[in-house]
Amino acid sequence: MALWYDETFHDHTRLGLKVKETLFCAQSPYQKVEVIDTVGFGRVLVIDDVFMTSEYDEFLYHEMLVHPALTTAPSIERVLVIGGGDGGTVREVLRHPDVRSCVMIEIDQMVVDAAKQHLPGIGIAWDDPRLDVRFIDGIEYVKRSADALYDVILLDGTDPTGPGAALFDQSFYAGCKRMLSPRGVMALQSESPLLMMDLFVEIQHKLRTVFSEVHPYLGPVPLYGTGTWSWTWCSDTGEPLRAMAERQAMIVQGSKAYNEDLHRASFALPNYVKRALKL
Ligand code: SPD
Repeated sequence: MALWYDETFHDHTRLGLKVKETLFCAQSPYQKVEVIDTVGFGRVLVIDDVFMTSEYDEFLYHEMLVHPALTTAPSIERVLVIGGGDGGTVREVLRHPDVRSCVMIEIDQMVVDAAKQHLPGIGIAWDDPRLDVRFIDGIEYVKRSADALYDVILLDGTDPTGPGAALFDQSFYAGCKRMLSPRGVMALQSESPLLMMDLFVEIQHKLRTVFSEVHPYLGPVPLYGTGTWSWTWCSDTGEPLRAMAERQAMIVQGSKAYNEDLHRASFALPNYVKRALKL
């Protein structure tokens, strides 16, 4: 009989993946970490029973988290990634030759170890000399770090449950802003407006109390509930549509999803989102 792995979104909706085999399953001090091999989505990282990323569609998520910020920030020399233990986000960051250092703060070493062993196609930049991976709590790191350390900050956390929940607090966003250079840009995954409208709106409101410019953008990620996902571009200056053509030209050829048209189009919001945000 076929084995299926379901993620339950509500008590009435689930997404099921047909499983070939379980490659890794262990409890870390923070969460349950699994890697399963599936028929339709290839290998999938699962944390606390929630699908995190898959070989099949990870590029849709990671390219869109990274490149809108890295093509618009005035400087991208110093980049901070919080979360992102599968390695997909730092892989995309390090494709930009102007990035001189990328610090990745991940609370759970087990996620990185499992990804290195079982998802080697996603994290292909672990050996890049510009990358500095530290296994510490992102909340503590932000509390203790000096001001204006980074040009770009990317938040690549889980949903707001478990150890990743505090990454959605207003005080955490304010701490991140303090660590950004004055014209720096932060981008974060901001959940699905279709599946979790209340949460999506709450995140936007919190960000608006911290940053002058807060712009959500949307794209498809079939692995996540409803397939409609959002990220948010934040800064105190600048505009998310003013991308630098030279930086885009450098990465578009090697991207599976990101290009100049998609960058612009992803910031066009459907009416149900505009109305929810009173735009
Ligand atoms: N509902 C799952 C949301 C997961 C967002 N983060 C994924 C991490 C991929 N690097």
